[in-house]
Amino acid sequence: MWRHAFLAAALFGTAGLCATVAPAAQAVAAKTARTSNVVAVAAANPAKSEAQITIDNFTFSPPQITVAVGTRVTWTNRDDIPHTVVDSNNPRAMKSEPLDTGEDFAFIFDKPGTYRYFCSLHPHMQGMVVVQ
Ligand SMILES: [Cu+2]
Repeated sequence: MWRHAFLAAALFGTAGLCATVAPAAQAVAAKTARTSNVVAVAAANPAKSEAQITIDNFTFSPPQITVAVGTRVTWTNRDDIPHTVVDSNNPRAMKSEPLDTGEDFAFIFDKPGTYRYFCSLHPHMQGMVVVQ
């Protein structure tokens, strides 16, 4: 399952950092959601936007990001040693395998909240994703 996520992350790995979606945009999406075209597009591409986090020198960068609900966040390990990405409060919900150099891990945040995470191999490595 995670291997599949790695592959998907690799395919979308070049996508740029996406900022928060304004409430106005969400309102527009709600208005247009009744049309069948919008539903079809959503089914084909469940991630509404993309965000990138780099792991380098025992640091998640940026250490904190704010994204819109539905954003796919991809972590890429640029360090020379393995790291993981694990949800601090609910490790069963989000837990990567050890990522070797250059490997990706992607997770789609589909519920609002504040998600603190850490590297289980080096617990002092911590980050946070705020989903609005
Ligand atoms: Cu680590």
